[in-house]
Amino acid sequence: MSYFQNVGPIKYEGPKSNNPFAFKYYNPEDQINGQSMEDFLRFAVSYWHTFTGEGTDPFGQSTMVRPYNTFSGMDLAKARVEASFEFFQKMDVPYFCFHDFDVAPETDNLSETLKNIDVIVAQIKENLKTSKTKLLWNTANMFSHPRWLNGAATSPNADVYAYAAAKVKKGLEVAVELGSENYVFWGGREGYETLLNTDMKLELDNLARFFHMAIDYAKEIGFTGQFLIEPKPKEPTKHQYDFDVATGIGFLKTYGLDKHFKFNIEANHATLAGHTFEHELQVARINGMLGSVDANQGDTLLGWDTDEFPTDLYSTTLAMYEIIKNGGLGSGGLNFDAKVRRGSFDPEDLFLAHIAGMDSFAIGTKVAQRLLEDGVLENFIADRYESYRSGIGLEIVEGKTDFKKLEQYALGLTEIKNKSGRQENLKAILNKYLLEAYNQ
Ligand code: XUL
Ligand code: CO
Repeated sequence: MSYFQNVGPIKYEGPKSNNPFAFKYYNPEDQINGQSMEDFLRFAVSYWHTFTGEGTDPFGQSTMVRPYNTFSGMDLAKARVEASFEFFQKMDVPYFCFHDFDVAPETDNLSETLKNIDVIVAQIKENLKTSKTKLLWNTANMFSHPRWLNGAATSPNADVYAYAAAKVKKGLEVAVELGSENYVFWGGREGYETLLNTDMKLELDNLARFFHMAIDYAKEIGFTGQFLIEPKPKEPTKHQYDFDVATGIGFLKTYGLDKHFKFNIEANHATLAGHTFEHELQVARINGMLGSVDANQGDTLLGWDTDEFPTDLYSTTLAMYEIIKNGGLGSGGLNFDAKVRRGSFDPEDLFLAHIAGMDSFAIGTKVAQRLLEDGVLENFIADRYESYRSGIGLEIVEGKTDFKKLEQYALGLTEIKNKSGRQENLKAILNKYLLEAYNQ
C-alpha cells in the first residue's frame, strides 16, 4: 500500500528545473572533500515532526492531513512506520531519528509501554533490512507525559528518576537492536522553574549520576554509538541545565563525563540562547565535541522554538563552514528537527519542506567549500593575529612570558597600531560567494 501516491522519487534535476518535486542544488553524487554529498551531509528525517506532529499549537487543534490518520493506537503506530519508510525511500535520505514516544504509544503502565516499543521496533527492524535509510539516533521522550512535570533525571521525585532510567535503558537496547549510530539526550524539562523550591546541586549531581549509569549500561550491552547532549536554554522549562554548549562542557568536565559525550547542536536552540548557530558549532568544534546537528531555523520576531525548515543561506553557509572545518560530522548527521507550518498541511508539503532544507544545505556546503578553498576568511584571520607568530606574541603563545616581562615590553612601546576588522567588507565578500556559487 502507498501512503504518498501523489509523489514519486525525488531526483536531482539541477538549478534550471522548475519541478517542485526535484532537488535543484542537492546532488547526492557531488563530491566534497573526497566524499559524496550524501555521505558528507548525512541528512536525516525527524520522525516526530514528519509523521507524528499534527500541527497543534497552544491555541489550535491539529491541522495536518495525513494518509494514516484513519487508524488509531498501535494500528496508527504501525501505519506510520510503513508510511515513514515509503517517505525515506522517495526522499532518498540516508538517516532518520526518533523518540520512543513518536513510534509507539506511551501508556500509564511501563511494562505495556515497553511492549509497545518492542512491537514497533521489530517492525522498524524488518523495514531496515531492505531500506538504505538507517537510524542516526534515537532518544527517550521524558517531557510529554504528566509524570515528567518536574523533570526526569533532575526530578525531585526518586520514583520519576527510576522511571526515566527504565526508559533510557530501553532506549539503549533499542539503539543496539536497530544499529543506531548515536543516542541523544535532550533535557526537555531538566531544569527548574524557580530556585525557591529547587535543590540545584542535588539535581545536577543526579543528572550526572544518570549519565554515568547510561554509559555503564551501554558498555554492558555493547552499544558503541556516540552519546550526544542537545543543549537548549529554555522551553519548556524556564531555565534548562544544558543551556548552551559552553555550559554543557562545564557540566561534563565537572562530572568526568566529557570523554563520553559530544553535542547535538540545534540552530533554533542556539538562537534562543542568544548565540548564532555557527557560534555553538564553533564552540563544540574547537573543543573536539561537535557530534551532530539538528538542522532548522527560528524566527527572529518570535521568542520561542519555531523549528522551521532551514532556508536561510547565510546560516547554512556559516554552519557548513564549521562542519567542513570539523572534517564532517563523523557518526552524526544533519537531522531536520523541523516542522512544516500549520498552514502547510498537505502530505506533499512534507516532501517540499525537506527538498527546501536539503537544497539550502547543499548551497551552503558549496559556498563554504569555496570560501575555504580560496582561504578568504582563513587568510584574513591569520593576518589579523599575525602579531602572535613572532616576537612578543610568539613568546605569549609559547608560554614564555610573565607579567613582569610583558610590563617591560609595554613600557618600551612608543606607538600601538591596530588593524581594521573589515567586517562590512567580509560580509560583501560573503555575498559575492553566495551569488557566484552556482554561476561559475
Ligand atoms: C526540542 C528538541 C527535541 C530534541 C530531541 O526542542 O529539539 O526534539 O531534538 O528530544
Ligand atoms: Co532538536
